[in-house]
Amino acid sequence: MNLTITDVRLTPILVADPPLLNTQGVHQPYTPRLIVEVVTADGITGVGETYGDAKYLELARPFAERLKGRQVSDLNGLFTVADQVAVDASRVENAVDVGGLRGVQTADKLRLSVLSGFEVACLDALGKALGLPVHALLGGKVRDAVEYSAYLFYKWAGHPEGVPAEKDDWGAALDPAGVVEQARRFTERYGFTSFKLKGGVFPPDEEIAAIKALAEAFPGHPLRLDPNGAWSVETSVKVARELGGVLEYLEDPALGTPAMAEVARRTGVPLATNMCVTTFAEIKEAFTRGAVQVVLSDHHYWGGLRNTQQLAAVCRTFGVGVSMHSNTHLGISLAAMTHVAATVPNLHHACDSHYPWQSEDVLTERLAFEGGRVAVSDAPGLGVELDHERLAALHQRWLDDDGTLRDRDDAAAMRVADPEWVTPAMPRW
Ligand code: GKR
Ligand code: MG
Repeated sequence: MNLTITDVRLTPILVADPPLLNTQGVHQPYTPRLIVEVVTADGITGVGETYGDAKYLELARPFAERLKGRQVSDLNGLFTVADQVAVDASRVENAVDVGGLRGVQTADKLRLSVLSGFEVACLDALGKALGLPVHALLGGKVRDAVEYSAYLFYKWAGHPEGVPAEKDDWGAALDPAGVVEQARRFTERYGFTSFKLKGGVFPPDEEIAAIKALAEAFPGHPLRLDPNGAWSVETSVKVARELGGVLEYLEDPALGTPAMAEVARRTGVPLATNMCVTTFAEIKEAFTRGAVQVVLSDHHYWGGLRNTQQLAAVCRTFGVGVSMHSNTHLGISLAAMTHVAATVPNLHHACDSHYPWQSEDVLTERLAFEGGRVAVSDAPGLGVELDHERLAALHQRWLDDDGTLRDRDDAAAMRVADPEWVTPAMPRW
């Protein structure tokens, strides 16, 4: 068996995304992703996926060059390669990613997000070479299926008039009734039993009303609200008091560890985050101050599947919960999330996934949610197969773009409908 990497292919794509609203603006009609293929001397190909904006591509190219000649089994070596790849300082100085939705941007985080795409591709190739599923390479699954929550968004019926976009059949959701209707569709289509609402879009009272409407429509089901840090401490405390009885947790009500610690001190509602704890370096302060009760991993910016397991171990040590949030992603990343989630013993909350919002994929067969769960594949590698024609078509869309969509910018997408729109200063309420 020859596990030497002989070729690495990087394919940036643009994938259709509905007009989902968040505190920064609205999702673009097409969003960038990067598909990674790692080929071994034996002709085995492993696939990975990560963010596809220009700053990730700039790093992925030299990273890919350095991988040739290395072994797909040398997963620790990926961190050495990451350290060797220079990050352009202008990409990270005072930068926040997608307006801050993924926390503060640092050179390390950028490197780790790129590394994760290669780590998943190497694990896929290694699994295929050994005839083992990725979860076995990670120590073995402790569950046969991974539970996901419905990820509800306030949403327009369609992208603004005249903007090239794919149509979707979800309809609009701009008030409590629309949110409940969207939740019903999620349960009918995918069997989800827990719900996360992306907030920070409307004044808090309207979002409180939406959660109360969900609680009435789905009594006893776990509910979360995530305004991406759009509220002040006072507002967060008020929302926590109003919704205390019905929320499983409140996700990033306020921005930053000190504000989250203050909210945690003044309320009994558990707080979750994918914004104030996004790196290992941020854990100590957040945990010692009791700022968060659940950390939501994004295996992309945490640096892959093995780092996600390490994060889970640290959380377990401190009695902090762990789960996963997501950004717009395709089936390769859902498969990767499912494999690692299957190995985490202390996973006590359903993970969330954007996948149902993606009508397009680069796989020959989409992953399925049944009863809100994704079955953990026992096939070699990730258990997914790349559809090269679809990949080429989505890459062609990226090639044809004049550059406006190649970097995700929710505020710019909002300005198409509302030319006066500027990214709101935080806290917004
Ligand atoms: O895609 O609008 C979005 C989300 O707000 C995403 O960017 C967040 O990173 O889903 C994420 C979250 O849980 O905060
Ligand atoms: Mg979040």
